[in-house]
Amino acid sequence: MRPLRPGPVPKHRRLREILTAMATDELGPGAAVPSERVLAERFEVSRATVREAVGALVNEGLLERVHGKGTFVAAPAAVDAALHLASFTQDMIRRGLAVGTEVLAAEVEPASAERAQRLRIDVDAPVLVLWRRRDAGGQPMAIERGVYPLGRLPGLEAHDLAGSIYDLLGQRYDARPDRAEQVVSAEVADNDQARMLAIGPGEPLLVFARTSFARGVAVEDVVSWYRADRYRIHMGLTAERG
Ligand code: 16G
Repeated sequence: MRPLRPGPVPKHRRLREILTAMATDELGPGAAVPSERVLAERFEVSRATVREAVGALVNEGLLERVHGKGTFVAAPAAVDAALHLASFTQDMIRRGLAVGTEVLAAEVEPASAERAQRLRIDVDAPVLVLWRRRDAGGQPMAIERGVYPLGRLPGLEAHDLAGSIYDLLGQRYDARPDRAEQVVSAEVADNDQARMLAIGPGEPLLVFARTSFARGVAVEDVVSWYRADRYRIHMGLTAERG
């Protein structure tokens, strides 16, 4: 690698181009980027120049900082081609990312009034409350808290909950969700969420609150907190007529 000599284009801009080529051609998604010190020495620039170039690429989404670990080449931000009802497993497989799931907690509880109303069940009817961390491409992507009505899905709590819940609902209960109502909002990660998602506290999350139905019957009331640096949704929009 040649050192960067003074020239008309600022050094941080040229370094940015070099790092972009390095990340895409040599390193690839998930690879560690050399440290600030190493890059400064290699290109004979100041660490402030390196920080500026790396910071710009983090903002662009090409690189990502992993709290306490360093800087890595980011997996391409997931872009949903359309608004359709997909499971996490389907969604990530379509993007070529390996899916990992950690079950954080699974408890049978009586339904609160609010959950009962959303699921159209009686207050205090048993529900399974399932907390999972979802990984994509070996890195945390989302935390999900799903609430499932056990009156409609008897014995759900006894199944292996580390796979696709939609596959399980389809295969065991003939109740794969075919329609959902979903509201999207934004939050910042609190300390626990940040730790679980390997991001810094205060970083942005996309929050999806969904009630899912199978042939008109509610089978899931779920909140998903996705890392906003890793997940995006594409919406194709058409003008209203008239
Ligand atoms: C997605 C859904 C979530 C659903 C899960 C099922 C969004 C925003 N959320 O993460 O509501 O519970 O998929 O995935 O798309 P699974 O079948 O892989 O367990």
